[in-house]
Amino acid sequence: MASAEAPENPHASFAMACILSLPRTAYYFPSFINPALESRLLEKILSAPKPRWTTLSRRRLQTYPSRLTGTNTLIAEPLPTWLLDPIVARMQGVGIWAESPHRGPNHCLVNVYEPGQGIMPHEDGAAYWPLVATVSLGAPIVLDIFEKDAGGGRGKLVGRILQEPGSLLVTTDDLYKEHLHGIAEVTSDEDLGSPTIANWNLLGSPQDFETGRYDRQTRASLTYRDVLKVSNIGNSLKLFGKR
Ligand SMILES: O=C(O)CCC(=O)C(=O)O
Repeated sequence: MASAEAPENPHASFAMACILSLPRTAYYFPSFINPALESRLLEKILSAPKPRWTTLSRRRLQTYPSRLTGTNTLIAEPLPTWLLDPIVARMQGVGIWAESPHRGPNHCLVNVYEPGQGIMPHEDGAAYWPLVATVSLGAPIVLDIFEKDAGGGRGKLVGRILQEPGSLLVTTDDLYKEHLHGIAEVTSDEDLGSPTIANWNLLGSPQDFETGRYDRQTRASLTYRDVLKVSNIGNSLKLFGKR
């Protein structure tokens, strides 16, 4: 009988997932998680109590395990099990965190976008090891990649990555350090096809986009990162409090 869960490490090769038409390096894995796990994660996220949320003007956000301090330091605390299991082991199985300082992610931002919402072009900065692993939930969305202009602001659009629900996108190296990424604040994504979408040949279900467009629906992302500076002060305080 077929299992409800996707098999462990369904992707034979990291190299096969490389988006070759972009400045290296980004990797796209369709169906990284199956629809049953995707629904469970969405339910968990959307039912989170109000204090868990940061409401920004153009998206909602949850931060796990906690926000970084003013010196870009993470107070050591494990990610919750529902964010770790089975996703992180599956990522590690593909080798995604093999070279990161902590050999795995220690931080996860959960973004929720309604139709018309997005995120301005930005870079993720020096607090993290230069790799972001993004699991998409609920609906597709297009991520735009821009060159930086001379002042470090938004330059030329160099590619568009279509992220299907259940997929994993890994951006690293050049794409992380030398480019900006953003999501347009639109209610539909248009002009979708092989010439305009950098990962078209890697999509799991390109037929879903054969009309060349779709209307946006609620989409969530789990963005996993490895914070470079970690402080154990939280654990010391806990021990101190117990005395
Ligand atoms: O939601 C996404 O896929 C992108 C999020 C993002 O750019 C970020 O968290 O820095």
